[in-house]
Amino acid sequence: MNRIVLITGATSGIGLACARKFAENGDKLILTGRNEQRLFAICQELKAKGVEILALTFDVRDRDKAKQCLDELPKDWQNIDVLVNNAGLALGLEPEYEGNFEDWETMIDTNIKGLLNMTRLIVPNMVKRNSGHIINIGSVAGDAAYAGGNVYCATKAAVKALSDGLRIDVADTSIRVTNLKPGLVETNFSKTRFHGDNDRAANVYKGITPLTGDDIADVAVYAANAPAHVQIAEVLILATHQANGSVIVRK
Ligand code: NDP
Ligand code: 8X3
Repeated sequence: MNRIVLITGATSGIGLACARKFAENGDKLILTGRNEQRLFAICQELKAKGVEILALTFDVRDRDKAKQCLDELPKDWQNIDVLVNNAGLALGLEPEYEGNFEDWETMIDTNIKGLLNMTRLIVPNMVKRNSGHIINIGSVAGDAAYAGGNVYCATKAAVKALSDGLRIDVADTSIRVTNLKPGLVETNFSKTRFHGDNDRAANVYKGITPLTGDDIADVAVYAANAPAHVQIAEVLILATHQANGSVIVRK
């Protein structure tokens, strides 16, 4: 396709799977993340396959650094065609009245304000060119709260509202906005949520075949490749034995 696709949080899970799938699709990639070494290794892997690729190291919460990195892109890399707002995380599963203030700040700053930072920095150039696609990684968690999900669910409900709002704001342009809402995907997500308690994380995926990052990346590439007049506005992607955020049948 030879578009320029920028993916946030490309060092792991869904973001990494998107990097590999968009690369297979023939797109040029700008991979962003916090872990420079991981980014470097992924770039080496994809460069060896002939992919044109750049890496930018920044935290999506750091608006100034993100702006500086984007401003410094070489001229022929500045017209980003697809923005995949993927960087995000859940921290904790405590009742709302026992939640950790710091975890709340991190989730809100990353999942909401980080996504907004990237949107605000990249979409104006899309509007100027009357062309582009924003793919936000929301979640089934944004459809309805589940036990202990409180703040994380709220951030993903915000991703839905921000996707819907942006879609309205660019409706007079050729820009498309997609909100992908995965259910259980086995990545580092639960290890992060449980602060490195790997046994507790593994239990999340016990007795069910969870989705993989590739399953979500396939839908992202499908949405990006849809004909120009087709806007895949929202997709809920669940494992077969998951019905919603709360109903998971384990065998
Ligand atoms: P992973 O933990 O495997 O990947 C998360 C990625 O986001 C990592 O690359 C991580 O980088 C990056 N990231 C986190 N915080 C920041 C930050 N402040 N700045 C830049 N990058 C950051 O989890 P997933 O792949 O599962 O998560 C990706 C997205 O998918 C998230 O938005 C998540 O909410 C969403 N999602 C996940 C589901 C699941 O079940 N796994 C289901 C529904 C949605 P680092 O390694 O530096 O932390
Ligand atoms: C990640 C999916 O159900 O663990 O957003 O919140 S869930």
